[in-house]
Parts: sequence; C-alpha cells; structure tokens
Amino acid sequence: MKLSIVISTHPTDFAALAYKGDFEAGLKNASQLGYDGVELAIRNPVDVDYDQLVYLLQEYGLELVAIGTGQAYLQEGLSFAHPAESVRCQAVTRVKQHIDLASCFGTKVIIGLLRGKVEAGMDKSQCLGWMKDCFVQCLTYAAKNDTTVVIEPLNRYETNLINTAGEAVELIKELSFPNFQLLLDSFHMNIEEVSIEETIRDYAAYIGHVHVADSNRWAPGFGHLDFSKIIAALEKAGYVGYLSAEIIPQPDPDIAVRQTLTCLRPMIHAL
Ligand code: LER
Ligand code: MN
Repeated sequence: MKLSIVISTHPTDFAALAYKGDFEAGLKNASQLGYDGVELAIRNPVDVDYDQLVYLLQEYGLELVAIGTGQAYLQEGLSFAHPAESVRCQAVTRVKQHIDLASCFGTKVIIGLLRGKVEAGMDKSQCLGWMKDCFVQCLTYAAKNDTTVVIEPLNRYETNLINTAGEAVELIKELSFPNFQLLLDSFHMNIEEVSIEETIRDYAAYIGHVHVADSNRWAPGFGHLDFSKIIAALEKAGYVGYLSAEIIPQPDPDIAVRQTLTCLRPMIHAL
C-alpha cells in the first residue's frame, strides 16, 4: 500500500482537505514529506491546465491516484439524484469531463457527494432510478475510456443514498460494469459499519480505493480508530492500492499532513 493526500486544485469550502489553498505548494509539501501520490479534488476539469498538471506531478514525483468530483455538488449542486433532468444531465456531462482527464493519467474517478440525495418530499425509488441511470451513462463512457469509477458510501449526515459498503456493493453487482468499484472511507465507515475490519474482509473483492481519516476526521492517530487493525485487514484483503488522507487540517495543515505519515508509514512497512 502507498500513501497519498487529497488536495484541491482550486479554493473550496470542503472542510476535510489538508491542502486547498496554493495548489503547487500543496504538491511540493506532500512530495517533500514523502507521499507517493496525490488525489485531486476537482470541481470542473475545464479549469485545470493539463500541461501544467503533468509538469507539476513529474516535478514533484507524485502519482495522480484518483480524481474526486464532490466539489461540483458542494459548490454547484450538480447531482445524479436531482429532480430536474437538466441538473442530472449537467452532472453526467461534468463527470464525463472528469473521466476524460482521469483517462489521460490512467487514474480513477470518485463518485461521492455527486450521486446526490433524496430531497424532502421526493420519492426514494425515483431518485434511486435517476441516480442509477446517471451511473450507467458515466460507467459506459468510462469503460470506453478504460477508466474505473469508484462509488463511495457516505455517512447518513451527508446523504441518504448509499451509506454502507453493503449498499454500494449491491449497486455494483446490479449495474454489473467491470470498471465499477468500491471506495472505503474510514471516517464514514466508523459511523455506518458494524465493524470496519469485517466490512473490509466481506467486500475485499470490490475495493478500488481507500480514504483515511480518524474518527473525528482529523489525521490518523488524532482520534480513536485503530489503524493497525484497519491496515492489517486491508493487507489481508489483498489491497495494494493507495490510502488517501482526506483530513481536516487540524491543529494546522502541515502537522495534520505529517501526522498521517508518522502514524501510517510504520504500520504499512511493518506488515
Ligand atoms: C468525499 O470523499 C467524502 O468523504 C465526503 O465526505 C465528502 O463530503
Ligand atoms: Mn471520502
């Protein structure tokens, strides 16, 4: 397993990002501290300078491990479950742009918040149907572009559509695309799963990406999750991908980013 940090390419209000101000400074610090890769939170790929991104990743020796799409939901309200067809359409179009960018780097696209939620007064099965239809459109496009999409179960305070790994795996099985996998986030799992380690064991075959944050969404070791058990379970599950730190920058960004490495590196190397 390798370590990455989630960085936003542009300023954002999303709390659980250690680096979200100066993009290049974030990459530089991550590289100097010893991260292997970065996950980028990108609201709109059109705003990303592709050549500059290629240059910076190479300059700082970082792999692009995944592209997150949630900023388009948080800042623009784009959603797969929105009652307005035009909004769902915009959400699909945007994700296709994320897929285009991801395919240039051979990396994955994350659908977390962008799948949306059942808004007050809406019918859950109708929203689920809309959401599935958007997933199928994006997965079909991603398959043509050799790109994997990962679905991230989120805790109940952020969505009411797909809170657990079991629900996500049900969707993965139902839609039956070989390029559709599961993203596990330790912060959300701590709220929703009966057992983090057993969930990892039960859904081992589907895990395509992992987010790490402690119980309070601070850096690993600053809360009460047992990361030695979580990493041992991932190792046993045969997971060889990235642990991507999606953490609140407390007590300050650099301490949080360093703490993730200090806590997790010895556990990974010890196994
Ligand atoms: C995104 O990866 C995530 O974990 C969500 O909580 C976004 O709010
Ligand atoms: Mn996450």
